[in-house]
Parts: sequence; C-alpha cells; structure tokens
Amino acid sequence: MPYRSIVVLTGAGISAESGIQTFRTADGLWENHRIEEVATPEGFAANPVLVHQFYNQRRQQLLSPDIRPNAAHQALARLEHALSLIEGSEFLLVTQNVDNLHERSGSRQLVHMHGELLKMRCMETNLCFDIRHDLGLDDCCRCCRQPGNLRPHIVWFGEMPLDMFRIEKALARCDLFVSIGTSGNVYPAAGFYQLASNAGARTVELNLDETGSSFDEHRYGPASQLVPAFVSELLT
Ligand code: BJW
Repeated sequence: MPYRSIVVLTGAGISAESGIQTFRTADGLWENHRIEEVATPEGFAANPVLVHQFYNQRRQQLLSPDIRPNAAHQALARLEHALSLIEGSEFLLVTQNVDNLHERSGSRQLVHMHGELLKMRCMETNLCFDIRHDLGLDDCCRCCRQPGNLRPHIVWFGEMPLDMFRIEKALARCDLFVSIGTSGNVYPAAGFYQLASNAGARTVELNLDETGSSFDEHRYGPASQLVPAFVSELLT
C-alpha cells in the first residue's frame, strides 16, 4: 500500500446505482421541487409542511427493501478494514450523502457532512434523535417536549456543514484524496481536492462523466465498477 493516510469524498453518484436519484438533473429540479423550496432554512420557514413531506418521502424510500448498498459502498468498507490492519495508517470517508448506505456496508470512519435522513434535530437544543417514521409539525421533541421544534437533520444551503474540523484536519494530513460520484458544484466539499493537493496529496476523481475539476487522475464509468477496481489496485 503506497499511501498512509487516505480521505475519500463521496456524493450522490455512489448511491445512484442503489436506486437513489442524484441531485442535479437537466431540469434543475430535485424530485420536482426547486432547491430553494426544500433545501434552505428560508424554504423550511416558509413552508415547513412541504419540507417535512419532502424528507418523509425520501426517508421512506431509503427504508424500502429495494434500496441497498452497491459494490462501490462495499469496496470502500473493504478499504477501510484493510487499512485498519496497517499500523499508523489513517482513513476517513466523508460523504455528502444523507443516506445510510456506507454504514450499512460496514464503513465506520465516516462523516456525514450534510446530515442524515434517519436523524431529526431539535432546533432549541440541537440534540439529534434517530427517526424512521414520518416527521410532522405536531411532533413533540423528546428533550424540550414542545411541538414544532423538530427538523430534519440535514444541512441546507447557507448552513455550516458538519464535522468540518475533523475533515480539514484529515485533508491536511492525507497523501491520497479520492472523490467519487460528486459533481463538484457544492462548497465547501467542491474545494476539498484543492486543500488535499495543497497538502501534497495525490488527487483522483472517479465519476460517470467529466466534471471539469482538475484532479491528478480521472477515471470515468459507473461507481459500482470503478470503485472496486480502484480499491483492488490499492490493496495489491
Ligand atoms: C455517478 C453515477 C454513477 C451519477 N457512478 N458517478 C457561491 C460560490 C461558492 C459557494 C457558494 C456560493 N453561494 C453559496 C455558496 C455556498 C453553498 C454552495 O456551494 N452553493 C453552490 C450551489 C454554489 N454551500 C453551502 O451553503 C454549504 N454551506 C456553507 O458553505 O457554509 C459556509 C462555510 C464556510 C466555511 C467553511 C465551511 C462552510 C452547505 C451546502 C449544503 C448542501 N446540502 C445539500 C442538500 C442536502 C439535503 C438533501 O439531501 O435533500 O446536499 S445540496 C445537495 O448537493 C446535497 C448533496 O450532498 C450536494 C452535492 O451534490 P452531489 O453529491 O455532488 O450530487 P450531484 O447530483 O450534483 O452530482 C452527482 C454526480 O454523480 C455527477 O457528477 C454524476 O456524473 C455522478 N454520477 N451517477 C459514478 N453511477
């Protein structure tokens, strides 16, 4: 293994072959909604019922038996496990995805920088709770016992992504940075490869299509094929 410290960033493309739709489609809509309606604090304040409905639907989709991790998620868990057996090596998987397919594959050194669909958060106390059912305006929070204080644990536009300190520390130390299935449209994640490169890391992009970003190496194709092949190369 030529690398001692690896950071992997994943985006919607890694879960596409598991049946979860990516974000940026040709019509600019997410599941028929404008971004401002469903992915900003202002959208939630204007129409919380609509926003709850949007995330309730996506949560139920994620919980359906049809949605399962694919070979790309599994390969990353394999990589983490292999590295854990090498003394002194470090691994961090940063996902922009709000699904749970990485943890279902066995990934543990994992940061959900844009939140998690299967969590809700109290806006009063910032405490998070697991959730598998639908969330509504009348639901009472377990900590403050008030209705209307709960929101999806999702990072919307204009909000600070989660665990940035841990991510930036890992980026500053890594010698390999791999970006998988992300369009590179959303910051700060879109700038991670430059931070890693500035720290001296080799940067590799695995994506279905060109994104226009300048990594040291680009490989194009479906994640379910590219990622297992890339991980096998690293481990031999
Ligand atoms: C395949 C494949 C297959 C398909 N195999 N590949 C102006 C300039 C710069 C920045 C800003 C600006 N104005 C505002 C900002 C900041 C803003 C931002 O970036 N806006 C841009 C739109 C310009 N960012 C923020 O507000 C963030 N917060 C922030 O910046 O805080 C301040 C800060 C300061 C200092 C330090 C740190 C922070 C918050 C961003 C929150 C994003 N949240 C969302 C919504 C989550 C809720 C939900 O899920 O509903 O997260 S947006 C959405 O985009 C979601 C995703 O995680 C994120 C990234 O999308 P992703 O994963 O790249 O998906 P797609 O669909 O775009 O791409 C899929 C890719 O897969 C494509 O490339 C395909 O080719 C590929 N693919 N099938 C391999 N089978």
